[in-house]
Amino acid sequence: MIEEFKEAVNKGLSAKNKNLPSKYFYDKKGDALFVEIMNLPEYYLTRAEYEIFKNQTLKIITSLNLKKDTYFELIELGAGDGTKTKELLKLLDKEAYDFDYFPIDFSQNALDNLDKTLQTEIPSLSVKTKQGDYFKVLESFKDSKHQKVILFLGSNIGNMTDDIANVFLQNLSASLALGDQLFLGVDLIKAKDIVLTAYNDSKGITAAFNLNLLNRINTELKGNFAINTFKHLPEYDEIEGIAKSFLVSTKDQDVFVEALNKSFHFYKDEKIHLEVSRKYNDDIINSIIAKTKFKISDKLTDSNNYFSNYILKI
Ligand code: AVJ
Repeated sequence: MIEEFKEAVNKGLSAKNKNLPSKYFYDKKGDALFVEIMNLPEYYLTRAEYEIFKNQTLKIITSLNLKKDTYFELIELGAGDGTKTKELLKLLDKEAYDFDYFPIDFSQNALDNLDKTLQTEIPSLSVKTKQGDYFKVLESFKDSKHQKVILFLGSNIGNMTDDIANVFLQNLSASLALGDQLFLGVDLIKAKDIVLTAYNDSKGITAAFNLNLLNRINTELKGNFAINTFKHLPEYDEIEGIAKSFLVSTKDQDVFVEALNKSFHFYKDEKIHLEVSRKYNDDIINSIIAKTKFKISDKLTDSNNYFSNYILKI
């Protein structure tokens, strides 16, 4: 893991257009900052998707065409704290649907906490946590002949470029069978001011979230980034529907990273690209599933038209 991080930092900071992958945001501090982000008034995504789970729970069940007498496996990729999913789980449990819930996450800590809260809040629910990489864990379902519903929420797919999302969905659909479904949560293309505010909150939590990656380089790779000489800069292309986050060097400077035994030069105003947060519409969803076995079968949207959950069927 540390070797992989080292490699990524070396490659990203040596590139002509400097970049650092957003997947490295999520250390302990980064996880905590992301929880704070989800609670920010400006970060509408979490509340919009929660509203769908809270107000359209029955509609989720009917559009997934779930039947009480047919066992299914409900598998969640990157389950986190499960706040939204709980609304669905409670109703499925109350109505005595026959299923097991498999939350998958990288973080064993997140899974342990989720397992504990579910045991107290929905004691009769069958929870089978699985720690690890999505595809490795999905491999372990290969021999199961049961109907599967995969949840991939929170517009997490938005961190992938469309090409990568397409390959991801090809791999996912290849590991599924006829009748299986993907319940995919995505942020929708919308006005610039709303999106930019969500990624540039007034308390500076999102800025701290991005800058934390430089902190990680300092502590884990013995770097000497002067954190206060970099500024958080979000951009949003309204036509394309793509938000990007950058850190900008406020001065001409060199940064030494001891683990790489290497210096990196930053010009004044030079940018490091950290994150892509793609926003979607039907056309973009259709284009990322074009080379997969998935077809759009239904879609649920919140009352503000900010966020959609697509039901993709094989
Ligand atoms: C967790 C990838 C959905 O891109 O909106 C939040 C991460 N970055 N604020 C997003 C994030 C800055 C988030 N996702």
